[in-house]
Amino acid sequence: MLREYDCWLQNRKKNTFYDSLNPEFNAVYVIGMESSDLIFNQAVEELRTGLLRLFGFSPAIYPVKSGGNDKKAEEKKGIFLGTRENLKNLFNLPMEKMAPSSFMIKSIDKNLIITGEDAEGILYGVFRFLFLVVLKTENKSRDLSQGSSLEFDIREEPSSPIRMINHWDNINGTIERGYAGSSIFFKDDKIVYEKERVKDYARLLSSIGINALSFNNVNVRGAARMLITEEMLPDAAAIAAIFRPFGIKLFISVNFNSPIIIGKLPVSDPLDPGVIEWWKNQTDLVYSYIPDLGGFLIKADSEGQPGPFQYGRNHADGANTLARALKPHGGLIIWRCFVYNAAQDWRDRTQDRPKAAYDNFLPLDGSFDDNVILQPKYGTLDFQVGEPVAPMFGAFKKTRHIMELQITQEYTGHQIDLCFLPTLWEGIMDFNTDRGPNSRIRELVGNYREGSSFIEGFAAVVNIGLDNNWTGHTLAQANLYGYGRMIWDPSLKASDIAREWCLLSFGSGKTSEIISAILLKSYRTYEKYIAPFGVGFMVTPGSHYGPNIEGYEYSRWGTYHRADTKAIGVDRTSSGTGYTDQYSPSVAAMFANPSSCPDENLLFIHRLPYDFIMKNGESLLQNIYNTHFEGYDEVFALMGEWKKLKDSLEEEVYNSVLSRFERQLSNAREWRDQINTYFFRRSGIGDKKGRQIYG
Ligand code: GCV
Repeated sequence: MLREYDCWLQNRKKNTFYDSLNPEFNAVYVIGMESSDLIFNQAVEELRTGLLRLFGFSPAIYPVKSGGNDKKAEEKKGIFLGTRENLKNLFNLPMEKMAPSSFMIKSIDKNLIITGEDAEGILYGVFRFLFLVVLKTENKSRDLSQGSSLEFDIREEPSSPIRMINHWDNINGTIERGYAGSSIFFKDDKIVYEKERVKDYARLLSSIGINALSFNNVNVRGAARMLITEEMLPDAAAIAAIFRPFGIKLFISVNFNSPIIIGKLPVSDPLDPGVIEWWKNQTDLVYSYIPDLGGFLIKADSEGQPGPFQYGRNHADGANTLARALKPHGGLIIWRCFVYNAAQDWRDRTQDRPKAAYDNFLPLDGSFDDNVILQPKYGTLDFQVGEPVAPMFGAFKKTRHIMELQITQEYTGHQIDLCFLPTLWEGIMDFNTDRGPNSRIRELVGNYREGSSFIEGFAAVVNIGLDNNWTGHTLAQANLYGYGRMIWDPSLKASDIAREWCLLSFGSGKTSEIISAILLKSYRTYEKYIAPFGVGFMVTPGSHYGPNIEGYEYSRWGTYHRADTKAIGVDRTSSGTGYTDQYSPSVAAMFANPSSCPDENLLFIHRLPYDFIMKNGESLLQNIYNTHFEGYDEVFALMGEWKKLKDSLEEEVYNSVLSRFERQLSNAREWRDQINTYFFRRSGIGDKKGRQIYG
């Protein structure tokens, strides 16, 4: 890695690549350059600067008029850029219509064509071409190259239309669950940003296929509630303008009580005619500033945020009122499903928080307007390691929806601990909802059709801030990259993504191989030393870093493990809370039986005695001890691997990651010893291998 700031878009030394360059690539013919399409023009610019970055020269750009059989152009040699329609005519190629945002990269004799179905497709094609140049030249041995080193014949389409990033940036400049410095958008209750930095960010996102971004926290508090007023819209419009050429639409998180807060109305009841009128007028105003705004994102009736329940209305009533205000502008309302009772009494065992999202939203399937997109989290508790995929996926039949993931490492180590999340996401994509043929998550990702359970895309809470390397932990860049890649193509494996990211960021060779191996081990290692086997919530309340085993045990949040001297966990089968009944019968049966329930979800679903024998023949308690000793040892080993890189990395990168490994090791030690001691004290049973447990 040469510059952490550049992430996976590193400058390469001219000499590294120049030899493999097709000499004809120094001319770029842009078909249809008379177009004023911002995204198309950005694609041309990205190709020009990308070639400069990789090969050290800026190609000559020649405009070619669209729509004709320009024989002269055909005789030229170089890279041809344009829409499929335009290139088809020019090269007389049988190119079938592709899905929106798709692209094709093809070598024809000495020429190369990069073509998209639309301007977005061309832009994605350019970025993919630039990635592949690096991957092919850095990694000649792999199957990535098709034919000689710079021959191309690929066609790609995105898995789904909504590929979104959510920022939880507060308007005072802090970031809720942010671990990489302050906000790149806000400061002191205002929109404050460095234009070039936001543009660099837009480029990074676009290069991995992101096309939507909400820039403020879903907890819309204080001055952020005024983002949809004339006071702040000019600045919001300026942010939207930076993202626009990169094919990324801005969304604004709004407060459900805006009619009261901004409009000074007595209520925000979604069925009140005055409220309906207010949303319509306010939305018209917003669109007068940002005509292509993606829409609004909302957290309603959740953790203190207001919502329709306060008026006895349901979430379809709430969502549809906003949807109707957005509809004339082509806007979407993205409605989060993180709705549960956050004022629970731990004594009350009749409630079970993981059931809440399904209970609140499944009965409304079919009641939402066609520009409402529901956004449930992938799991039913809250981004805990070891949560099963939520049961509403595969169950919705008449509701547009996307899946929410978390790139920021709220429960996965705060970007201090290394935790490569594509490993988790690969498992999510692989989850079989078993509600009919092709019902794995990766097979359900696609365009919505009435009567189908298609997941129209993803949103993820991002992990970036003003830190020079964007993500605090330099290796956490791989999580942002991995998110974009995996939602573009859910069939990708975590191992493909790790290898790609390492090659793009660090080049080929041993360094890259070591880092890739470290990444690929990191998630399972993290899983070993935190709360055992999916039991969840043993973190420090508030911060969510480090252990506090009973920290949430008597809280109001519905997050209990109920460990006693004999057993641990909540029975969520039919004989318990009935949570598993929300799944298809076969999945419910799979979860209900501890011998078929995946170990990583075991204590999420079951209450089990410490002497329960797990699949590997060891007791639950012994497995808790084993995993926690191993987790610590594995962090130590990963740090050892990192130390091998001392002489091959820039000092800054080496040292900053090393210091995070040191902090991770002390965190893993704390987890290991607190968890082991807790269970030893509770059960009175020691480690059968006699390792040290502090009694
Ligand atoms: C934005 C969890 C987090 C909160 C977050 C919330 C949500 O509870 O701890 O910080 O709030 O999820 O997703 O809305």
